[in-house]
Amino acid sequence: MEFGDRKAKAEKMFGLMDEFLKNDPVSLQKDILDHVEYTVARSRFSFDDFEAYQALSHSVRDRLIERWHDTHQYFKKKDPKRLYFLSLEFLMGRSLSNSVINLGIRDQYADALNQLGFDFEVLAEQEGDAALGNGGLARLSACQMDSLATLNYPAWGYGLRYQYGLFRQIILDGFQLEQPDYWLNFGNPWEIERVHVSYPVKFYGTVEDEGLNGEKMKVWIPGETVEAVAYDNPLPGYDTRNAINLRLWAAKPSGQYDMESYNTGDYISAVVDRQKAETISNVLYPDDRSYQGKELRLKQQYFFVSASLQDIIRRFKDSHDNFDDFPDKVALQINDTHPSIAIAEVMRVLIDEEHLSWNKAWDIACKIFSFTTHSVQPEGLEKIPVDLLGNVLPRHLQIIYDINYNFMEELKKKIGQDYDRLSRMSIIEEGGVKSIRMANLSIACCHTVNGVSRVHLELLKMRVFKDFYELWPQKFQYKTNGVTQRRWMVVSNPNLCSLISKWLGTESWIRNIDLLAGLQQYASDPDLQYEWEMAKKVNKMRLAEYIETLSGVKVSIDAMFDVQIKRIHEYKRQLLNILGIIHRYDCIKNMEKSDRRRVVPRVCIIGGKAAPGYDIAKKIIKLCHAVAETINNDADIRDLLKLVFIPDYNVSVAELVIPGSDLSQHISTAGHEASGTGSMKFLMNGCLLLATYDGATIEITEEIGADNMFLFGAKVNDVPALRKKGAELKAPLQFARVVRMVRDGYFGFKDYFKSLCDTVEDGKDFYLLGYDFASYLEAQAAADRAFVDKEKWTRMSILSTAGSGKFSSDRTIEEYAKETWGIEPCKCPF
Ligand code: T68
Repeated sequence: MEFGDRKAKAEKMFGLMDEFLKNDPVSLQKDILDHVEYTVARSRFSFDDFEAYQALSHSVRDRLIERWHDTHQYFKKKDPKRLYFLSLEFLMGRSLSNSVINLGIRDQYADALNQLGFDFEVLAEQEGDAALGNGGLARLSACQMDSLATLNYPAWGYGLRYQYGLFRQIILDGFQLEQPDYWLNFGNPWEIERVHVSYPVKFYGTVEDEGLNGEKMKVWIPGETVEAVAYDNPLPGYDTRNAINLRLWAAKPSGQYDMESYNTGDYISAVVDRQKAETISNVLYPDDRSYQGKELRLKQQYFFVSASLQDIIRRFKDSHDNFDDFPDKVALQINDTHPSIAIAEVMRVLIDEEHLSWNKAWDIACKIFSFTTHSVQPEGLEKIPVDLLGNVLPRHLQIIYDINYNFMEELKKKIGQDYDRLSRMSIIEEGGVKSIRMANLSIACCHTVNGVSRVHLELLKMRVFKDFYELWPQKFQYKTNGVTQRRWMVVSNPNLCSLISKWLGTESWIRNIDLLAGLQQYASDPDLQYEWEMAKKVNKMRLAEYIETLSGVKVSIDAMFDVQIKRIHEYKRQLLNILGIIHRYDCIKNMEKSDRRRVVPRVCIIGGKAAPGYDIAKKIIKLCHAVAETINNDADIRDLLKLVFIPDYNVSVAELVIPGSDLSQHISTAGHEASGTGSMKFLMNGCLLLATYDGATIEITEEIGADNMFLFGAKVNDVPALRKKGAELKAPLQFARVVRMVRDGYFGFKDYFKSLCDTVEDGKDFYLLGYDFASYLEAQAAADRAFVDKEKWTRMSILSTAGSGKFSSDRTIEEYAKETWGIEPCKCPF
């Protein structure tokens, strides 16, 4: 098309679209009904709640897309340094409520729907969770995306579009069963398929030497090509026009046919083989502990990294002729080691495809990459067997060997021939299965290595990456995690939010959370206290209804709702919680009837998924059910104690449970939780914390004061010495007694629980449940005492919310932007 024609066409189109979609009730209603008819293809006179939800979402999405387009046009015009956030997992949860709140059109939609005879909340309940991640790491990525959009940073998220998200947890006779989460079954209105944005990703094959203009070149001749197709998920910021993009890749068979098999007539096998390509993005690995060196996992990692880098480099090359400015325009964040093959891929592309020298390419790689680690255990660090990597990505293995060779030479110059240390720091681990240490590769290249809380950084410096810290102390930083108050307060706890805005006289805290500190001055005000308690009561009623529908257990909202919801792990010590509950039950049983009046009634709520192959974690779930069965059906106990397990814990369940809880438990063995983010969500919602001195809890204590929490247990620095004591470290009698009850079959399933009880026997109690038990019970007793003093409890609750400002992901992202990525806000004008 001639330039003149194009211009005329563009002008005509702008003429048709020169204003934005309107948000008055009639326009919204018309849009929703149009989507019922034209998108969902139902008659506007007959559609159900789910169809109404679909139409509603499409109408919201239209408004979102307008801002998203504008934001990208604006970024393109300004060409700022961009952040690319690479993560194999994003736990986004639901999108509808969050989108209308961030877009500032929640009330308008609620009114418009009301007039049509629909309730916004009811329709919002129709949405399923996008659960493309396991736990804390994945939800953190989602919170950080919300803050990046809200703070107007020019950022992109990149990940994988799994067909099956994290498994659904079904409980059958108290045992966890896993069912596939085929979340795309009914379509996903929040994504936009970009068939024209696709890249070939190559695997296997051989590497050959070739001469090019007298220079030796390595040429990778791949054995398989898979197409990566982009699915874009626009994410709106709050109180801004900016909306950023989360681009997730799906695998599709490549257009490059294997002509041979077609021509030899084996048509069916050829089609089936091509179809296998799609398996790469099929399923999320449900294990958040260990790495098993699986081929499919490596292919997932490389698949999304390769597609993302092709996309990033294409965007850069649109406006640059060479790579000199690449580090000034691009920051690449590696979320844990899962995307760290990106380092070798950048080297490969720059050297083999863009023909830069090794040194120039390495210089660029070292400037663009930063890395955040989320783990504490050295044995939890990811390793990829050399044979596997050499087979799937032969050229990358060569590059990693070369990186390691240079690194070892540099290191020898600095530390001499200390072979023990050299072998500890090497990217290649020799031994039984020769492997690539992905964390060592990441540290060797990245300009910054971040921990996720202050104590986590200390552990990295002193234990996990000690050798590296001594070599490059300047690389090591920490950014204490945070969560977004938009989802964890505004979406999930509207009662509390309107109360807070009323008392602060502004809604600005939603954007500037430090303003919450203004609540401190009213913490003892009887009017605020009354309103605060009422808001909690409403949330507890909602939770109580949910519990009754799920489990048939009726709970009293006058009881203390005591909650532990998170992945099931030995180190997170759900077992300590259950043993504490058994102790409470045993005490009540053995009490004089007249003394029972003094017992503070509790509803203990536990929820979380166990990795499918994690046997002990699954036994913990079964024990919880067995104990619940006994307690909840004991006529002696009645409302004094109830135990409920909430099945299929996920983001939207958390949104319901957190606002309705009084007390929450974060009781990992000190030194095992890198940060923990659940605690921050509870804190913002005015739930008191019963916690160990671990991860971010230490910093929470500094913000709100130890008086406003229930702290207990060994401290990080005590743990190694305690472990050394082994069997000398005798657990208290009460502990031995409750473990014995389980062993002796008081709750049934005696043989099944034996191995679980063995894990906490004297001498084998690695997570120190026995050692911490007495102080745990004291902390629980202190919580009971505080709960009956309503004025005190409510003051502590208000002070928890008031002191939670530091734990907003807005603060975390500002720190990353300034100290790690070097990016500036780029705010799209309204
Ligand atoms: C969590 N890590 C930390 N890992 O345990 C938690 N791992 O302390 C921290 O608050 C959170 O990260 C955010 O920083 C994880 O969630 C995983 O999910 C995971 C997944 C795959 C493999 C290994």
